[in-house]
Amino acid sequence: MNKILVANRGEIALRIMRSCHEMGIKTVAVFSEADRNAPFVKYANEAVCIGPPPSSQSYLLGDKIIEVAKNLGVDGIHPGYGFLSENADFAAAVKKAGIIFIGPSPEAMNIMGDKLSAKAAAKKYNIPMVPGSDGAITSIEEGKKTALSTGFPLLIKASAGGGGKGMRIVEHIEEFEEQMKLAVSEATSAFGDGSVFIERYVAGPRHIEIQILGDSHGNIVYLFERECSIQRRHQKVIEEAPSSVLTPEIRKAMGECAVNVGQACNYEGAGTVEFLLDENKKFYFLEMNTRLQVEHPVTEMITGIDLVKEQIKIARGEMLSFNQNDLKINGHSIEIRVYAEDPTNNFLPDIGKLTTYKRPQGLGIRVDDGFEEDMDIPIYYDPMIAKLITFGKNREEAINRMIRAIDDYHITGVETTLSFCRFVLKHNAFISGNFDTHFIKNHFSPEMLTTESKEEAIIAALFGAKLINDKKTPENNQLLEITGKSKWKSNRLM
Ligand code: MV4
Repeated sequence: MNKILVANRGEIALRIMRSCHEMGIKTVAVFSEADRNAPFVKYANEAVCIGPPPSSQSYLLGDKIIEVAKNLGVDGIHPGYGFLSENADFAAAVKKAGIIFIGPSPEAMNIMGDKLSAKAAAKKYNIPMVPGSDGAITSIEEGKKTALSTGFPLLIKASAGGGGKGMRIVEHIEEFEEQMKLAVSEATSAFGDGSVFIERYVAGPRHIEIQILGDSHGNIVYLFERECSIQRRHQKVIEEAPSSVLTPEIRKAMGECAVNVGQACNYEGAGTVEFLLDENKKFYFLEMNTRLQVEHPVTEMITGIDLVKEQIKIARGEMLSFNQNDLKINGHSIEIRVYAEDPTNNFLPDIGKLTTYKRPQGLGIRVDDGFEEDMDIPIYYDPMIAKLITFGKNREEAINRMIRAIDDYHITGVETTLSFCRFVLKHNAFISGNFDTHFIKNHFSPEMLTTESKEEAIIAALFGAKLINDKKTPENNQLLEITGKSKWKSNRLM
């Protein structure tokens, strides 16, 4: 492979191109008018504007992207995550154009894209799954029967959904009919497929996913787990590897299940198998994501494996150069997603200009981003500014390094989720490792962040009062120095 087109934007486009560069492969960026000055466009060897800012007129135009690839003699297309990455028709069209799609086969994408066919495929391998309906529920009557035998609370899920989309909780049989009708009509309008199924509701679960890699020779390995339980409205906020609750035995059992899920669809490339882990540490297969995930860096940090390079080598037809026994967990890694959102105002996107943008640096810190100082955050896409990743010899070091990295990250011009992430990292429930997917709902309210700044304000005011007593003026340098310190001290008080 000599030239790869990256059908994506932002941090992931840049991250993919870096691996290409290391492998001596030329890169092509396709970009929308909103991204003309983005770092990924400058980094690419060639770049082509494919349309106006809305994704529907640019990053989602599969045929146009394939056309650009053909014109520039591209031999591989990497879709990144989001956009066209899980679109089996796009993968098939790329293949048909004589270009390698860097990802799984369209067949594997189709099987796993539909939750019911994914579960049916997994069932052949005896993968543990949440009790519920065996296939789609086609009538209210059948649904009620299954609901009563499953027990309450239960979930009605859309087969074409995933990632929490199209899920409805049902507490009592009396609500079932109404909820099912709503679920079917929502699924029909959102996905064009009204198929729904039932699962018992697992209360207080942890969300743990296993990274797998499969080559085109039938070899599949697992690269351990990522703990993704800290989520807000199905949006992951903090991810880490390894999980602090898995024993070596559960890790091995989950890993082997994940490999089997991969085998069930002849998986090729990098994929992620999602599980729920209940309070009794029983795990259940939920779904599989057939793409490189946002949080893949934590796996790279603890395994030393560049997942994008592996994806490219697999797409070239190479055999995996390691087997399961070669893979070991080394140290601990945490990732936080830095969003241009205001955590004190219901995480409302706060787009604008990054008037200050200074990244943290030093041992064990990785920043995957797609912005530079003075750039505008476009309103058209996901408001993620960066992924901040730390690595340490153990969890404690990774956490402390992350808090330090957050303190060293200077962003002005937009509100960000940095303060919120700092709050989570300093929370006892997080530090203890004893938390589930309800962490944010159970432990966070916006006042907790404003209290922090209020506390700072009070301390600053006290220093100010002391200075007035001491007859110092605001023009005095000492004032600046002392208020600077007061901020530092207030952080330490937390
Ligand atoms: C569940 C569940 C409880 N019981 N399924 C949400 C994302 C999608 N992948 C599946 N999800 C869930 N499925 C059963 N049978 C709870 C969730 C869930 C959740 C899962 C992982 C992380 C955060 C979550 C937040 C709410 C609900």
